[in-house]
Amino acid sequence: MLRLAVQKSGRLSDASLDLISECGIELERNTRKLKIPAFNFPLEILTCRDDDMPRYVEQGVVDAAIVGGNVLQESGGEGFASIALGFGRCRLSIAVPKEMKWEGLESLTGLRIATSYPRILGDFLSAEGIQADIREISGAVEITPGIGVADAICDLVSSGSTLLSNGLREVLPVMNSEALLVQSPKISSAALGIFADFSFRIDAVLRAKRTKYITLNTPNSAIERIIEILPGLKSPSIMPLANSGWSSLHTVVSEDNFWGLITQLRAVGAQGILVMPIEKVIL
Ligand code: PRT
Ligand code: ZN
Repeated sequence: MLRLAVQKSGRLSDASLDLISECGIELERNTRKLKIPAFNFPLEILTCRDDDMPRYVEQGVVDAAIVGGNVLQESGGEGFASIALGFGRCRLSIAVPKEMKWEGLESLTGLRIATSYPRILGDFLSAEGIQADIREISGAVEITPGIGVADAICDLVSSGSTLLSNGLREVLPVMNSEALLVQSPKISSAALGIFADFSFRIDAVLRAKRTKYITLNTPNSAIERIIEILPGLKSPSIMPLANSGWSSLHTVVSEDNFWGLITQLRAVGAQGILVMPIEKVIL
């Protein structure tokens, strides 16, 4: 049995369980249970607070966990083997009252900076040679400058609207974060075999999310140029069309610069371009 920690109720909970379901693993959803068994895979999910996960992973209470990179790094667990999952993206940033003059990092010297991430911020400031007074706060960090408890903050930002509505301005990103699948260094060899199968499935689902299947029609004279443009998994499949001098080309492309690619394909003569989602990519 593989024991996996997933956030009980928070920003990563649904996306974590959705990802597991997309791997073909059936779970009892909509339950408030502490332990959620899987029906068709040797997996047991333990739901807990994200702050407890790094300790559970380190001590081998669980074999693996899905946790934000920010939480892992704050606990000093950034050395554990992990896979980036592409959701829960945010950045840990320094923000100051919008009327404060900002002349770069030096402006932080001697200021009181409120944060729930004293370790990450402390490491960052000392690497930059800046002396500031770090005040650890467990929640609602964004209100501290307004109530006179701090001069600046270091907090997680995604859309930026929380900062804006508290009269703050983001001035410096300290780290980028996303959800990670983290493996315990204490995992048993039996659980490790299951983890390998589990992470293989996760990898296939993540690859599929990042790629699209495309088919297009092209005059034969443009095939070579199209192949040069397409960064497919291997070489594309090409089939002759009933219309002589034309072919249909099938391949897989990455989401990165997708629209740029389509523009280039059209420019060299591709027509009837169909784009389809992919469920899994097994290499
Ligand atoms: O109960 P538990 O301890 O498990 O949960 P929690 O309250 O500590 O964490 P939770 O559920 O809020 O967040 C879990 C993880 O989601 C974080 O550790 C990050 O890895 C990730 N994440 C992604 C975020 C955000 N985006 C985010 N925007 N976590 C928090 N925020 C908060 C931020 O602290 C600020 O208050 O959202 C606000 C800013 O959002 P914007 O959109 O206004 O910029
Ligand atoms: Zn937490």
